[in-house]
Amino acid sequence: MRKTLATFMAAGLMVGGVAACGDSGSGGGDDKITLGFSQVGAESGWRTANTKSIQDSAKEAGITLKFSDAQQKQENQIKAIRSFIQQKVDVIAFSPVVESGWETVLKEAKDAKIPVVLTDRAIDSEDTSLYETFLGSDFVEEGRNAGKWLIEDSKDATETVNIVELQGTAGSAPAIDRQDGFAEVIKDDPKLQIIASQTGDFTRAKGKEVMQAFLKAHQDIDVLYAHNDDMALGAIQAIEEAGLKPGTDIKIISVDGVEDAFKAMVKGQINVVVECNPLLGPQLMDIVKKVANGEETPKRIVTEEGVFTQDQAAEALPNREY
Ligand code: GZL
Repeated sequence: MRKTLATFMAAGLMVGGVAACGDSGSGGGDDKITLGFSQVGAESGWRTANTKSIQDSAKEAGITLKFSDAQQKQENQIKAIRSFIQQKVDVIAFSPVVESGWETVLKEAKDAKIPVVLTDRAIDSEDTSLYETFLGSDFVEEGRNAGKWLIEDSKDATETVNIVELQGTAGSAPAIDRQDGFAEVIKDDPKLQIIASQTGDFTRAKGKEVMQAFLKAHQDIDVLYAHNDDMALGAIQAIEEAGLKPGTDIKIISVDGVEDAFKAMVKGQINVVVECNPLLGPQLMDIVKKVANGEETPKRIVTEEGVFTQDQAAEALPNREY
């Protein structure tokens, strides 16, 4: 259902304590698709790149975007989705900050006949009728790739390899799945032991704080597995402040592949980065157009991504898009 500009003026900005919201696009005339997008927050370099991709792609596609930043709070995402329903947007898309607790509000969207698209992170609901498509990475595979690198890198080790793990946001799909995928692979090698694992909430500040605690509690850390680059970059500060050499005294495995992580690899501070592609905007807008026009879309679309080791970083860095 398309809305006139007058409807949007009447609806005004979004309600419900949403931290940051606004429109982009040319104002929502009666023949344009209006997309309500609820974003997790602005917690990491990955998220910043993801937001830019969505906003730029909406403009490019001529889609009116109502964007809300939830500051990593599920209640803000639920409020934003309810606001989108009230405003009768054509499509709702969001990246669920955590996996559970979405059925009620998604049933409200379904009852209002507003199709929903999941991007980036998944929900754990069995009811797949609550969304049209989930577009995002395979986080379990990302965890497996991290584990496979460590199995190979440690194959000649004669002693136990002590691993500490910085988990992402508690309850989020990437944190749960990256932990599972890594554990699944390393369980086959008894030398590889996780001696501490705690959430750093995907931020640099928390990643540094938790790594400081790990360093206080353990004198013999060999490897850090960080669920995202921002926590790894925070941990690097803690490792250096402890008088140790990141990438040498403590090897670092990270996920995402933001520019600062590639720069850290060039400096020898991070040993391997498992890519997690945030540039979902173009694919999302294609899906939104199809869904708004009642066309079938695949229930699951997995994004393509690779693994970059330190020796590849310098060559890859100039071509990185985020
Ligand atoms: C993964 C995404 C995660 C990134 C983090 O797709 O949800 O959230 O790995 C970001 O950097 O905070």
